[in-house]
Amino acid sequence: MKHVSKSSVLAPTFEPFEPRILLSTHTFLQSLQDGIGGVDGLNQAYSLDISPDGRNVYVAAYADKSVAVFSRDAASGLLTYQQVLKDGVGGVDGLNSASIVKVSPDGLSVYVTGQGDNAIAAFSRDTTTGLLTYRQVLKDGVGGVDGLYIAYGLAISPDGANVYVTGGYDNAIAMFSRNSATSQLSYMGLLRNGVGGFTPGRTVWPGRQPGRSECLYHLRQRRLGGHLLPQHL
Ligand SMILES: [Ca+2]
Ligand SMILES: [Ca+2]
Ligand SMILES: [Ca+2]
Repeated sequence: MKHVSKSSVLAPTFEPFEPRILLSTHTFLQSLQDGIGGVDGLNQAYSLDISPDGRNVYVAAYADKSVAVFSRDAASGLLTYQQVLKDGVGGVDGLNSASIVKVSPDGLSVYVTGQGDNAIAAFSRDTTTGLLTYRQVLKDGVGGVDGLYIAYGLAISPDGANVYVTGGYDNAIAMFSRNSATSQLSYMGLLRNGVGGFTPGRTVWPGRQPGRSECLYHLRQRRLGGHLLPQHL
């Protein structure tokens, strides 16, 4: 009987494990918590963005249904709580289950998606103080707007001319043009999964995890008008 050595059965061999000590150069600066020291708008804090001038941090909070404003000391990096705007308070709408917050590239506007409101809320930003003023809400199914059902993902084009939102339960991307002077948005239309030849996420690539689908398209912004067009990769 042919002898099978233990080493051949146990192949392949493994590199010896070399434990490493990771030394962090980060220094703890600060902790801000909802309900402590007058801070509000951080209950289930979901996302944040920093203004292009680095002077403010904005936080969207799911459970507080809010967007909170913090000023930032450029030298120390420390934040100071300034303001919170909440859904249903002072006429503000669109922040129910607030998820993603983004500051426009020109620093003049802040936008927040509200999953519970199926909406995007628009705010103008005071570039001196960083404080926000509520300007507008756009909701799925209201005034012809579509694609915002369970609104989540939010992106602003680098030129600041357009805002795009993913509506999870609409299987869609909603497209908006942006007025930088007023921070208000105008609905342009949507791309919906399976409609008009736009079918991302339908093809299973061979050799990949069963059932895992991948997007065969990427989106490009049309030079005029800001409409997104599906494009084969
Ligand atoms: Ca709170
Ligand atoms: Ca609301
Ligand atoms: Ca819809």
